[in-house]
Amino acid sequence: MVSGTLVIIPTYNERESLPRQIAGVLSAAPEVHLLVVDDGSPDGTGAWAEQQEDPRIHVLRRDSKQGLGAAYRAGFAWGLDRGYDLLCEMDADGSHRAVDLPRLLEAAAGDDRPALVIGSRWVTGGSVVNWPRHRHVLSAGANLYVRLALGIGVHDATAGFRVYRADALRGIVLDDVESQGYCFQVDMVWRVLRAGGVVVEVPITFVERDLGASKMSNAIIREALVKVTQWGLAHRASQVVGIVRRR
Ligand SMILES: Nc1nc2c(ncn2[C@@H]2O[C@H](COP(=O)(O)OP(=O)(O)O)[C@@H](O)[C@H]2O)c(=O)[nH]1
Ligand SMILES: [Mg+2]
Repeated sequence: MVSGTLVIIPTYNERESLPRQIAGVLSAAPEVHLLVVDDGSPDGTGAWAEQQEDPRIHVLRRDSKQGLGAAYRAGFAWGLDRGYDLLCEMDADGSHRAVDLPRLLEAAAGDDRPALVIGSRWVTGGSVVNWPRHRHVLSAGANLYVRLALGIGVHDATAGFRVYRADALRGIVLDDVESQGYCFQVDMVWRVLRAGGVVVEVPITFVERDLGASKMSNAIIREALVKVTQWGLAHRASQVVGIVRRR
């Protein structure tokens, strides 16, 4: 059994970005371990990661692209099996700055023992650099919709720069989390909150990638919209049932 921190980096065709991101993380937080979860990237990302001799770098290679949710489920299971205390999510493309990681880890170790710390773009002090206008509108709009539909106070529920406490993840049946794409992030926030976990948001500066290409797609947006709407309606329906029963 090991204790400590595992930073999970999902990759699909990130051969150009990944070396820089790994070097940044290990320089900002030399005590962490890294797990690259590669979905058979045709550009050789997984093969490159496996060639690294640093014992802090681990690799989980999967045959085909199965979406961000599936990659994180596999990464969490790998990390929980090996006894890490904190499990982080981080993108490969440099959007999540390694220099912000120590502040997230500090917040995770805070007195209120948050289940989840989110590196947030949409709280005071948070920002986004180099995003085209349509990405701004999409992210801000999606987060507003999530807050209203689910009635939660989290400002950046779609964010992918996070730290989970292992015990909080153990309280969630990961195999039940069906969300495939980026909707996985909202799904996990919603599950943590419903389990009574504390969620803390730490402001970060998100920098749009300068290498490689985004994997965001219309299918990913559609999945999130449909699922969040379903969860919101189910939640409201259960509230109404609760009110009627109390009468
Ligand atoms: N393993 C795996 N990683 C993925 C998949 N889709 C996206 N990623 C990774 O998730 C991170 C965020 O994706 P990105 O395309 O940058 O999304 P964006 O920042 O919203 O445009 C990057 O490290 C991607 O390589 C997938 O299907 N499988
Ligand atoms: Mg990105």
